Amino acid sequence: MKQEYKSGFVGLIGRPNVGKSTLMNRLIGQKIAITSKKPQTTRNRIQTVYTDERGQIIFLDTPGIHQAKNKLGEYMVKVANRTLSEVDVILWLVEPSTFIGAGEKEIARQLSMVKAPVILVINKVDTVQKEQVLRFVDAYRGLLQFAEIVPVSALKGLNTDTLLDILYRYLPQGPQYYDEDTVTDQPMRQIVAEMIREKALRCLDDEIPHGIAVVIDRMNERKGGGIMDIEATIVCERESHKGIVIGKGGQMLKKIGSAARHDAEEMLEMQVNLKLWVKVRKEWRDNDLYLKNYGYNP
Ligand code: GDP
Ligand code: K
Ligand code: MG
Repeated sequence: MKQEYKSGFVGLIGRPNVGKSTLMNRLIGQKIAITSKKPQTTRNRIQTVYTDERGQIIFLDTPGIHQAKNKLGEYMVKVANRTLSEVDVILWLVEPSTFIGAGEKEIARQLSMVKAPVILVINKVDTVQKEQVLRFVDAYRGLLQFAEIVPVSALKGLNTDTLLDILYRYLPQGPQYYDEDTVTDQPMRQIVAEMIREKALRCLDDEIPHGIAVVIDRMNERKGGGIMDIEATIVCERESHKGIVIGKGGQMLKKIGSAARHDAEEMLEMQVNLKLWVKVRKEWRDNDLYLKNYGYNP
């Protein structure tokens, strides 16, 4: 007998930096969501698709739930909360720790009002002793009625196949929403913009990256094919930041550009000619019009 085809939506939630984007990339086997050591790397909801013979899983990576400090922050929290009410299963990622802070308690409170089953994923178990993992499971157990508790390492791919097996158990019977080659609903331009933002996040010091947005001004494949011409602008909040993003003799901008070009060439499977510009838009994170222009649609 043929097994029933399953499909559905899985929301990834958790505090900034617990590894939501890393886990999603790992599960779908491709790098779509950008990751970095800095909190609040992910701003929009990113949807990716995993397909195998059992069915199709659509993952929604959300910006972490956090205290909003500006309109961009409020937007990010709203996106995360909206996701909770729309999914079939929730994956809540946490750090391997016995300390349960106010942030976790707040997430638990919000999740207690949601109908979907919640699977607690204790991520980064590669950083702790194997014997300790049970203690973390015990510490979290009382916090909420979990469907499952699964320790994984998104970075090393430990136990992530098991997590997929478990997800299929909780997904309903359903249609194939996307064709089997689809890995994301993100437009190419947006992925390229995110790649550039990721390199900026990784190359620059802490203070500046949170105030950065990236806009693709132009993206065209040359006639005859084989080369993609891309022009993009890095938007920052201050003149002084602009100087740092460009760097001495343009060194920093060159570094960001060549790293981003490398990733873009890999994804697009063609040569990329990338031109980067930098401009200043004061307070853009608190300006509705700029937020909209940079892709953060309220
Ligand atoms: P997000 O903010 O929840 O989306 O977190 P990211 O996916 O951007 O990851 C934040 C940081 O944690 C990055 O530096 C990742 O490389 C790191 N990270 C994610 N998963 C793991 C893991 O399983 N083990 C270890 N050691 N680091 C991880
Ligand atoms: K991050
Ligand atoms: Mg993320």
